[in-house]
Amino acid sequence: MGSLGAVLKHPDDLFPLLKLKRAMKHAAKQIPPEPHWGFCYSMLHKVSRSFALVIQQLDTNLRNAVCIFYLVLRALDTVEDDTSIAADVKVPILIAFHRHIYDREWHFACGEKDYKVLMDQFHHVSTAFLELGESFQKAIEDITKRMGAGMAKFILKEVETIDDYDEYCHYVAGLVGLGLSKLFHASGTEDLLSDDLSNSMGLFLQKTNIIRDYLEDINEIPKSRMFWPRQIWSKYVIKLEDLKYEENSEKAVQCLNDMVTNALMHVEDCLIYMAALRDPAIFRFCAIPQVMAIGTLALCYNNIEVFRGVVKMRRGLTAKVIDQTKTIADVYGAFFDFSCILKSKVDMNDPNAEKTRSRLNAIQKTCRDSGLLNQRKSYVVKSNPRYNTAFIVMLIIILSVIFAYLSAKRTN
Ligand code: D61
Ligand code: MG
Repeated sequence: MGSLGAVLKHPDDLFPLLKLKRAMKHAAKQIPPEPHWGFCYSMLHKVSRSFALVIQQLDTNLRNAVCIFYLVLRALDTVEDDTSIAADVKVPILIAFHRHIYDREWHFACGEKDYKVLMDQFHHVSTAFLELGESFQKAIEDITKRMGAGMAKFILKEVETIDDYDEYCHYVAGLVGLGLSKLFHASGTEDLLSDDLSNSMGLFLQKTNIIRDYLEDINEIPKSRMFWPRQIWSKYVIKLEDLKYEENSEKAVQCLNDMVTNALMHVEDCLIYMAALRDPAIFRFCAIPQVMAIGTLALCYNNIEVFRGVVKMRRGLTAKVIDQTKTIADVYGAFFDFSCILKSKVDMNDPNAEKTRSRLNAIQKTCRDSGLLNQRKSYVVKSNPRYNTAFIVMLIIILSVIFAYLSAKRTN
């Protein structure tokens, strides 16, 4: 759907969308003058618009550390993701990556498009890294070392069991959570949150990505990538790729719902983690991706389109989440609302219906028990009537201007 069509269908998306556009323009203008920092921030905008926007709100010192942390790991991930590099070349690079970040001369060409530029000009990232405070450097080095070793392990091994799945997600995303908690603590505004809770923050985001990206990963050229654990999909099909064929639609959706139910396990930890944050900017930085994740799961659940193409939240809803995620009350509200949507999609005949429903009830109970649910603005389920009225008023003004213009033209 074109953007005008989307806005007409969801008029209350309009203001958040305009606000988001403005915020993105503003963020893009705030590129530092030093060439290495300039490179890092413009790269961040290119490879991750969404993270760039939330990172932008952090305090300068922490922001620089998080930006470099992101780019170092994105570069490491570019090596991991490049399916054209042979395993015997890739594995040693992944394992030694944490040493390369101290070496301004090091570089390794791989990846495509913006990722290729990041790899080719990696010296800018190293230069910026070497300017960070020592506690930030040590935290980034430690996580890079552990993530590289974990990725190397899974280059040589498939994700078979649910334990393997949790272990892989720990390496590529849970560790980001551990590292961020360290950086938040080092910046002085937060307590050091537990490794378990930090890990869950990453697992919830990564599992959502893995679920949503099924088709993209299975169709990867020259070699497909498989992250869905055999222990789950083998209950439904013989080979993971069978899920994409139309004749297996029913099994595919059941398997998908099983995967979503598995991801929902982490939600309660994530809510505890977010409730423990004190700094409003750090809070938003953490909460926005989490709300997007539960929104994405609500969209993917019971949705055959996951096996046909890209399933993404509409831009307007993303803008709304960014605009309306400010406090823990907003987060409880959003998780409650998306759990409602999920619940309404659970089919009685789904083999995991009971399990899914009980997870959703537990999430909703946590949100209710916070005592903060009625403090929130109406969120995703109900639309905000203030925006609707404003939209109609604006539409009338625009139409009147066009009408006045056309009649003036006719009289001339
Ligand atoms: C609070 C706030 C943000 C958090 C968090 C807690 C805990 C964990 C994370 C962010 C990381 C979540 C990663 C989810 C997205 N997955 C990926 O990007 C996959 O690559 C994983 C390895 C590289 C991780 C790079 C990264 C990501 C987010 C960060 C960060 C570093 C540093 C600071 C802040 C956020 C995925 O990428 C390809 C794709 O999704 O298309 C993959 O290869 O599987
Ligand atoms: Mg990867």
